[in-house]
Amino acid sequence: MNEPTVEVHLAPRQLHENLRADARLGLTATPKWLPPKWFYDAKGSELFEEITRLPEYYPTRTERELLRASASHIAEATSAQILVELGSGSSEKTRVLLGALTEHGTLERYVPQDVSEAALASAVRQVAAEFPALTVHGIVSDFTDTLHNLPRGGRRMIAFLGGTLGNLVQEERAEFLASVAEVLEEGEQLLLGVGLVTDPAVVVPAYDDAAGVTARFNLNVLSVLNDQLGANFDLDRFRHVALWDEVSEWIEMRVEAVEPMTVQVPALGLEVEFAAGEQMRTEISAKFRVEGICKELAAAGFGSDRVWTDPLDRFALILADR
Ligand code: AVJ
Repeated sequence: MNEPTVEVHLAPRQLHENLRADARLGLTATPKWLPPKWFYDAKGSELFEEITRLPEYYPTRTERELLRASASHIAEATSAQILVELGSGSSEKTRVLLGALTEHGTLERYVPQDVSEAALASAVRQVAAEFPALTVHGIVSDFTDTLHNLPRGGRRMIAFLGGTLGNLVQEERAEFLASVAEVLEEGEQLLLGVGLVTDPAVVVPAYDDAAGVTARFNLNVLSVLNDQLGANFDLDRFRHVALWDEVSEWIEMRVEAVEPMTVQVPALGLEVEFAAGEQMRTEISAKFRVEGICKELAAAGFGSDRVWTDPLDRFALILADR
């Protein structure tokens, strides 16, 4: 077995600087907001894994089933030698794909990228143990940074699964997809997993589960600000809100102040006022229509796509050729 390796492209300092900049921007804006990437400290990554096992959270198990059903077709449709996975997290679902690609395909290397070093370190160990013929090399970074330092030395497929594209608003998606298209060479591919627009009676509970795990995940971003910026958010005085925006066709998560308060954020030299009932946006999770996402891919510079959807049309896997 090749020893798996992990490379940190993000100096801890840099991560901290990015958090400071994002927190300053979001906490002083009207309305307040925070980018979702700050959910994922060790605790947040753990809570997300717990979410993926909840009965209400259909995306992960739907995508896993879809990967199982389509992996051999994907393996036939690709001659990728290197699989780069952006936002790989635990790489749990990816193993289905790795199985098919190593069996029928040309795959030699797996390069998972994630912002959470803890999640990545355990993922590379497990994948390397399960697929001894693969070279496994993890990268701790922001995806934009990985795109500019993409591994070379073979035909590549970039996988971006889990519906994470939905965390970006349309302009951010356009920019992101265009830079993916730009770094790929002709004949290389993007494998995208996105949630589809479904009944709000199904989507909303997935983001507001009965056991309250998503609530803890959402409020955890305030703990991240407490730990990293010395803030004094009292998590008991905020509540979790998840709502379906039917115009934008996205789920929006917010934290709501249950009473007026002033929060100190010493690392920013800020005092942040919250009115009773004030809501701060912490995530959008956009759902797509197949036609719409294919248009976005074409506009970004991708050629033909192959699309697989689950029997209930809740999730799509799209293999887009560069
Ligand atoms: C991992 C970003 C795709 O948006 O569904 C889960 C994160 N947020 N529950 C999603 C999440 C609330 C998840 N992504």
